[in-house]
Amino acid sequence: MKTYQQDFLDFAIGQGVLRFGEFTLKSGRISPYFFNAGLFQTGSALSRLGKFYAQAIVDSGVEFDMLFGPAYKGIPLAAATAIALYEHHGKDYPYAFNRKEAKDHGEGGTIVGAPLQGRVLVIDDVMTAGTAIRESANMVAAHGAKLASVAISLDRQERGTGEKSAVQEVETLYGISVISIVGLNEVINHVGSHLQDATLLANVQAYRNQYGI
Ligand code: OMP
Repeated sequence: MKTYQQDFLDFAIGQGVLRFGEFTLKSGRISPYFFNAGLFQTGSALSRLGKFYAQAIVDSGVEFDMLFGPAYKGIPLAAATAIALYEHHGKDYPYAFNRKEAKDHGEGGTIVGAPLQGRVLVIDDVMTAGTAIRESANMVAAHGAKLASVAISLDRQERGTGEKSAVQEVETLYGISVISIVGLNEVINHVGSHLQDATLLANVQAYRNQYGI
């Protein structure tokens, strides 16, 4: 595990974003852990979070022309990442986000910010079954733009429709590589080595055995 991944997990747990307990997911699965990116809720937290995304993106070497944050949770994530890419890596990318409801007056349309064009890097929070990301990919395609990659905080590394993980399915479907700051592997590693909670570790491992790849 890289140092920044370790730092990210400490940070997410410290902010109450990564929690352990019993949670029902969008998929209906009951999970012993949950990552709620909406709880990064101060200026300093958002600033730090943007730095983690920027670091993972720069490390990946992916080439792209702009950032896109899908409503709602992706909006502050894309904004924070755009700022961090500029302030810490000297890269000034355009960014955009969508409205959930189309506006029929004023500026109109569903996209706010830079025009959705070229190679688009989508910034999102978590991938479980890949449903949310398919919606973003459709939006990018509908504007004639190209999906360059997707950057997420957490890849839950759960099975998609077959034996592969949802992330692997998305990678194959769109011909991209998904960037994640951490995956379930790092969460398990962190629980075992840092939290040193044997019951929790057993619960998370049992969950991975049932739903993971
Ligand atoms: P998929 O659309 O199935 O990939 O699930 C991803 C979405 O589930 C995220 O965008 C969240 O809305 C939600 N989610 C979390 O935020 N954190 C988790 O740890 C798990 C989920 C989830 O419900 O699977």
